[in-house]
Amino acid sequence: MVLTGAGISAESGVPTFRDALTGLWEQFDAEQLATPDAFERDPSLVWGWYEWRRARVSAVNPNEAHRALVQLEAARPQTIVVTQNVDDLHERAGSRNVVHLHGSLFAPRCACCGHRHVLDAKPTMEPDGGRRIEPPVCTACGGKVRPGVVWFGEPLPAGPWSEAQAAASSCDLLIVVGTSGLVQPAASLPTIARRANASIVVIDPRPTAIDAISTYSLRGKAGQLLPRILQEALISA
Ligand code: BV8
Ligand code: ZN
Repeated sequence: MVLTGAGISAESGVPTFRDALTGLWEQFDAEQLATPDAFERDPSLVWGWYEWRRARVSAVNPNEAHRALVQLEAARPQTIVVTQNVDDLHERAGSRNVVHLHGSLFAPRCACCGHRHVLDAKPTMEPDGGRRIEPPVCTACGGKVRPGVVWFGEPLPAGPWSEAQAAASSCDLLIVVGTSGLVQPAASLPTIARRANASIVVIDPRPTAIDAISTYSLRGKAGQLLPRILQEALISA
């Protein structure tokens, strides 16, 4: 099992959640914007932020770390990638077994009836743009369309969450890449794996909250370390 966070997309040029926000949103913390009441209070500010992030993700590519996980899946088909990220870089790299705990930038839905809203392929904003955009109107009920992500204070989707818990309690190796391990309940997955006697390898240039229970904590960038350790592991296996 692999648990990934914003850090695995950092070398693709996608800022992590801990990076300061810029432009129109610089006076906010991501944690203030990624909430239901921020959207309630200022829907065009929040919808603009997510469209800007979607434009940015659409303008970059998966990196060496994403590709290393595709090779891991090819060599070990039972590999499951559980991600906290809302970008589509794992899928675009070729990973097939990806579980999104916090939703996706590419799956907006109606805040009223839940109808899945089809976004026009072309993002509504330039990557270096950054402005308010009125959220679209639901074609089924006329309600307001919202980003298809899990906001702070919202429960995780039941399916992905139980799939992630099942994987954590049955894996023999958990690789944790690019997550500060601060956001719950995702950050409790390593503890579940530990209880199931899995080995835990953390990859992060900085200390993380998972280090305390890791078997190994490798200090470095995902794009550099992940290809190397998987190369060694898969060759020697
Ligand atoms: C829930 C989608 C309950 C949105 C996200 C007190 C008050 C209020 C709430 C709480 C509280 N205490 C706990 C909570 C619960 C809260 C929470 O955990 N808060 C934290 C801040 C304390 N959790 C929730 O609210 C969750 N829901 O609890 O619901 C409930 C239950 C039932 C019924 C009703 C309600 C929902 C949490 C999900 C929030 N949504 N994302 C969006 O993206 O806009 S979370 C968001 O933040 C990301 O998805 C990500 O998961 C998280 C940021 O974490 P990371 O991914 O780790 O990113 P971060 O920037 O932190 O770290 C990056 C790491 O990468 C760093 O370590 C860095 O060193 C490393 N790195 C950098 N470069 C590289 C690298 N690593 C490798 N290579 C590199 N090159
Ligand atoms: Zn609707």
